[in-house]
Parts: sequence; structure tokens; C-alpha cells
Amino acid sequence: MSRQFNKILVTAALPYANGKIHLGHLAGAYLPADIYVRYQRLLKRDVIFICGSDEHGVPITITAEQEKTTPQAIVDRYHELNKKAFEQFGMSFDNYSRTSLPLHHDTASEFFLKLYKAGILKEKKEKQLYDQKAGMFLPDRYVEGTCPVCANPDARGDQCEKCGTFLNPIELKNPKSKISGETPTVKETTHLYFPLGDYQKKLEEYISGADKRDGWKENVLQYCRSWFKDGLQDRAVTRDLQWGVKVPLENLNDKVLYVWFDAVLGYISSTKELSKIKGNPDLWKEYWLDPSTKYVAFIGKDNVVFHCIVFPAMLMAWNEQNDSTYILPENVPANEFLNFEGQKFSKSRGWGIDVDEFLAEFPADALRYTLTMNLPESRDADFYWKDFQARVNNELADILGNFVNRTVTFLHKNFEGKVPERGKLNEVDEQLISLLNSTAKTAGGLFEKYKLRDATLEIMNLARAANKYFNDNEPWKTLKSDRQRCATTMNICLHTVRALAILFEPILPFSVEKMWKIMNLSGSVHDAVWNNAGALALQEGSQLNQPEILFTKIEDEVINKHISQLPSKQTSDKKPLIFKPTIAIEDFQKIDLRIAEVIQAEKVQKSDKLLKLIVRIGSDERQVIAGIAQHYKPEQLVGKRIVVVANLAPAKLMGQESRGMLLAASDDQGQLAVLIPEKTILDGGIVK
Ligand code: B3M
Ligand code: ZN
Repeated sequence: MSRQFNKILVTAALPYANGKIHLGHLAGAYLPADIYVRYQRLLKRDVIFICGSDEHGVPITITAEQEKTTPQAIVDRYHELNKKAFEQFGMSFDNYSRTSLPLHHDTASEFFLKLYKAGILKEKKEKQLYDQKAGMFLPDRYVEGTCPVCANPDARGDQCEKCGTFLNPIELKNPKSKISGETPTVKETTHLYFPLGDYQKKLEEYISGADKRDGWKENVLQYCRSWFKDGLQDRAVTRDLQWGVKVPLENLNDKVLYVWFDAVLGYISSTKELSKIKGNPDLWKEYWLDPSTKYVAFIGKDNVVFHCIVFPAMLMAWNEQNDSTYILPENVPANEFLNFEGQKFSKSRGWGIDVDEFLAEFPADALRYTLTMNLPESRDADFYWKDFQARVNNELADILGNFVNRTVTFLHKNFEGKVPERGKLNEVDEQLISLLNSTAKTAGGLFEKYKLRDATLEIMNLARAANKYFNDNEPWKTLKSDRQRCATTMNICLHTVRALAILFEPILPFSVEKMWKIMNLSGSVHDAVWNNAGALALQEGSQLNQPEILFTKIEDEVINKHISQLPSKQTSDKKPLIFKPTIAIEDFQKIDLRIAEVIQAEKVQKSDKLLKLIVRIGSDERQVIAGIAQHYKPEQLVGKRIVVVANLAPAKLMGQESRGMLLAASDDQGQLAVLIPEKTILDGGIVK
């Protein structure tokens, strides 16, 4: 049973002000949120819609370094660009704030301090790589070096892509900072941790609560359950960076809050900003601190853990302090991903299209409709150019646009452009009128359950039914044979245009304004009443405006041009390989590759990656440590003849001597296979 709520608070994920919004972002979180909010407004519910730019985090500082500018300049640029793109797309945020504002910094500091003073945050020391030149600690993927396991020279700080081993940056050999190219040093640092594990039980109750389950998406629930199964761990909430919300503690004031810790609080500070703008600074409390408010957080699936686990736990921790109580998300209707022409959006590969670029060429409503009909509500979905063209031409133009146009044109031609008088209704008239009302009900129910695509299909089906009604009633014939019947038919057609304008408002906010204007109705369609969509409310005899084209069809050439401009799929399927510099045959001949027989194998204690092998190479027996424990059990290797680099300088791994290295092949799917000669070659045999 869902509860009764007085107010609705809707947030949409705060996009990083580090790049432009693309269609995938829109389909993931923003369009669904906007449709939902617009629908709630038409129901005359008290709803606020909150968003803003997420302006902290390492990627922003990296971009600034690359472009030789300041983080502030980067976020200023993208905040403006994204804000404008959202406006063009028709996003109806009540406030679009920024996390670099002092109001946000104050809000985040206050929140942090409350948890700190309550003794919730734990201090821990750890060793991290430090870039002297850049003056900063290096988060995992900002270090590269040689893999300690397979000697891949291009291993990333968090993982070696070659052998698949998960690494701690500290383990890398020859580490290099990706920022300065310098060799980092190891430095001890102190961070504060949020004890997420302490909240696991409460979070599990929260996620599985009966009233919460109603309407929660199965994919979101499953994601949470898998986190619970793995067990929640402490999470560092501070970072050694300059850019961000300064840690408000004297001994740690050279650090900032972890970007996710402050970003989720950005929803609260954005609401505070809105309250100030409205001249009622305490207004935000009526939403965030009132249990009769329903809070719905729209996000894409990659943000689930932060919204369903981390943020609720932070709010629970605050609420334990008993002076004010934040509401938790009542639902987090996260969408899956939208792909583009069958592949993931990728900036580096030029795959996909940014919103501003798209809207420079096509109207927002065409995009809104196409995305709505392809929302990745329960599984990944795709944007295809051909589908876009078909949706615009065959649905928006041929069904909706055509119905509005033929109705209004007919009235101008035959009824002086006035709302005709409605006479006695027949059964078919009654049927259409009842469909206006039932569509409002059905589609509304679907919007309420976040089934936005199905809701929109219902509304488009009403437009289909309206065209059929027009055809079946043949007003061009009754015009001569029974003018009163013709007037009645056209009166109902016009009421259907009105109903469609209201029902499509959440999806097509620009086009419905035109429809409203064509009908010469007073007020704004955005202030219409959803439950009134089917009412026979038009004033008979009132004057209509001239029709205008609602949707322009898209020509094949236009679409084909876009398709032909896509980077070729073959090359983009596989990322280009970068080979090492050419070497002379003499260089290769320095390597003494030999067949070796594995005579013993066991795991290296306290390591889940390393195996200790005793191999025989002719008369020589030696120990080789190999980072393959995640791919082979020791017993699978005993008796196998493998290939070993026999003249590699001895090395120590986890305190174990290794004389030589075995050869293995791996791919980017995480597969690894030890090389074994295709027929029996005795140990000691030369490989060349
Ligand atoms: N900026 C990540 C993203 O844009 C992050 C969301 C913050 S929501 C508080 O996907
Ligand atoms: Zn490796």
C-alpha cells in the first residue's frame, strides 16, 4: 500500500560540470524526472523539482590541468552549457544550482561536522602515492606503472588490464603520475571514514520495507541486494585534493570532502537556494524535513549505490542526532543505459551526440518523444537515427500533427474557424469522449508507476483513435448531408485536440503550447488540469487561430548524413592497439625462452593472486612465482609443460624468490591462458 503524501520532492542526478550532456544522460534520468514532475503539476500537486551541477571531483581538476586553466573556469563553462541545453530540451527544474556555491559548501560542512562531532566518522591512516610536482595524492587511476605480477608496463593503479589483477597503486613498479609524469613518492595520509557497515541492517530494512517495495524497480532492488550480500564496508569521505568542500577541521583542513559526500547534499542546498530565491528561506524544510513529503530521486543505474545506500545512510546518521529528521527517498527509479546505434556512448571514440548539437538541428519535442518511446526503463535501450526519423514522421507528424491539422483546417474552411455547436451525441461520439477520460486515467496511473513509455503509448493511441473517428464519421460528407452531425463530429474532434494537448504536456511541452494557441485558449497549457482533460470545456462559437505545422517530417538525406558520419563500427568495436616500439632481432634473441615442466604448484600464502611453481628446465629446477591464481588452481598446472623466460633476473614477490616468468596470454575480457606447446616438447626445449 502506498502512503498518502501532501508534497513531492523530485531530484535528478547532478551532472558533472566537466563535459556536455548527451542523449544517454537525458534518457537515464532527466527526461523521466521531467515527465513525472510535469504530470504531478497537472494533477495540481505540490511538487518541487531540484537539480544542479556537480562541480567537484578529480576529473574536473584533471581537465583544468590539461586545458591549463582553473577548475572554476571549467565548471563555469559546463554549468552554463548544460543549463542552457536543459532549458532547450524543456527541462522544468524549479532550481538548477551549483555545488561550488558558498551555500552548498556551508550545507555540506555543517552536515559533515554533525556526523564528526557525534563520533560517527572514524579516522584512519593509510599509505598513498603522492605527486610532489602536482602537490597531490594520486587517486587510483591517476597512476600508471609496471604490473608486479605480469610486468605489463602500462598497468593502471587500480588494475592491470593485461593480467586482470586488481592492484593497489602502491604495488605498482615504476609508478608514474598521469598528471605530471613524475615518479610519485609514498606518503602517509589520514582520512575520515563513514562506517557504512554499521547501517547495513537499517538499510536492508529500508530497502525491503513493504511500502518502499511498492513501485521500486526490480533492477534497483537487485543491485542493492548484491551490495548487501558482499557486506558494506567503511568508505573514506575525505580526499587529499584542493578542489572541493574543505574539511572543516583544523588538523585536516588541507583536504576536501569526497565528491560524492558533498554531491548528494547538493540536492538539499539547491532546495535551500530555491527557498531564498522565493523569499522564504525556511521553505526547504517543508520538503526535506516533513514526513508527509514523498521524495523521488531520479538517476541512472551507475549511481544506484550512492542514492539507495550511501545517501540514505548519511541521512540516517544525521537523523540519529535527533534534532531534525530528513526524509529518505521513497523511490529511486533508476533507468538502465541508453546506447547509441547499438554501442555505448563514447566521447573519445566520437560515438553519440550531445544535446546541444542535436537541438541545433532538430526540435526538442521530437527528441523527447523518441527518447520516451525508447526509455531504458527495465533494460538497456538504443537510440537509432532511423527510429528517430520514423517516430517523427510516422507518429508525431502523421498521427498527432495530422489530426490537429485536419481538424483545425476543416473548421477554418467550413465553420469560419469557430468552435462548432455540439448537437445530440451518438454512441460513437460517446465512445471517443469516454476514451478521453479513460486515457487520462490509464496514462496517469502509468506515469505514477514510472512506466512513462507505456503511458505515452496510451496517449498516442488516443490520437490514433481520433484519426479513425474523423475518418469513420466522414465530416466532408456530412457537411453537405447533415450539417448538424458534421458540427457535432468536429466539436468532438476539437475537444480531442484539447485533451491531447493536456495529456501530451509532460512529453511534448513545446508542441502543446502551439496546440493551445491554435485553439486560442486562455491561460497556459502548463497550468491545465489533468483530470479535466476529457471535459467538454470549449466555448461554442469562440474563434480559433490559424493552424501551424506542429511537426516537420525529416528527409532521408538528413538521417543518412548522420548515419554516414558515424565512426566506422569495425574500428570502433575494437579499440586500436598500441604496439611497443620496434626492436631488433638481436634484442629478441637476448630472451632465453624454454619449455619447463611444472612439478609442484601451490598458492602463495596471504596472496589471492600468486601461485608458487617449482619447474624443471632440463637439469635445472627452480621456483617461479606467477600471478595466475585467479585463473588456475595449483593442481591444474602440475605436469604441464609451459614456456618460461629462463634468463630473467631473479625477483622477490610477496617475499618469495622467483627465477623466471611463465608466459600466458590474456584478452580484455579478463581471460587468461598459460601457453602450452601444441605437441610434446621435452623440458629444456628452446622457444624462439
Ligand atoms: N555527478 C555522477 C554523474 O553525473 C554524479 C551524480 C551526482 S548526483 C548527486 O553520473
Ligand atoms: Zn599484470
